[in-house]
Amino acid sequence: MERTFLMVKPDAVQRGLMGDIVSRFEKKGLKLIAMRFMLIPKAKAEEHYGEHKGKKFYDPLISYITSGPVLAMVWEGEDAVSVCRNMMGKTNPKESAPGTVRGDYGMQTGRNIIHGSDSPASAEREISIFFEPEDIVVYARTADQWVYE
Ligand code: DAT
Ligand code: MG
Repeated sequence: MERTFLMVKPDAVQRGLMGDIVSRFEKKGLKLIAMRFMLIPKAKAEEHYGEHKGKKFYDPLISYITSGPVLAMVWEGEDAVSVCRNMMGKTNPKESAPGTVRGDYGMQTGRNIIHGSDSPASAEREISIFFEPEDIVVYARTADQWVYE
């Protein structure tokens, strides 16, 4: 099983979309194993988005992601990283397919609703920024026998 880091960004929290977004991943069959509603300290935001430092959108990106509470989560499932990226849609919501989170709710790249890890290695790095190992909830989910053959 693979793990991925997802985060409902401040715009989506303010717009009341948290429940819907969590519900989509839950109904898909992914398993929630950690969740934290939080304000991101600036240093953590800079660590999370380190790969974008120096780009022209970096400063606005840090301001945006620290502008209000976010819902940070870890989800687990078969190929969880790519499954979640597909459900999120393209980075620019104007180009994201309808039916995806960004395609259904976003209008601009700078307000694109959700973050998701782009590889298993990124997921591991990002999870460790937002969660301690003991925050991960290990449990058996009885529905898994109906999600996987
Ligand atoms: P993604 O979030 O789809 O993984 P990314 O890692 O390339 O995309 O960029 C991280 C975030 O930075 C993205 O969600 C929104 C912002 N961003 C990326 N490219 C941008 C651009 N050209 N203009 C404004 N914001 C941008
Ligand atoms: Mg990315």
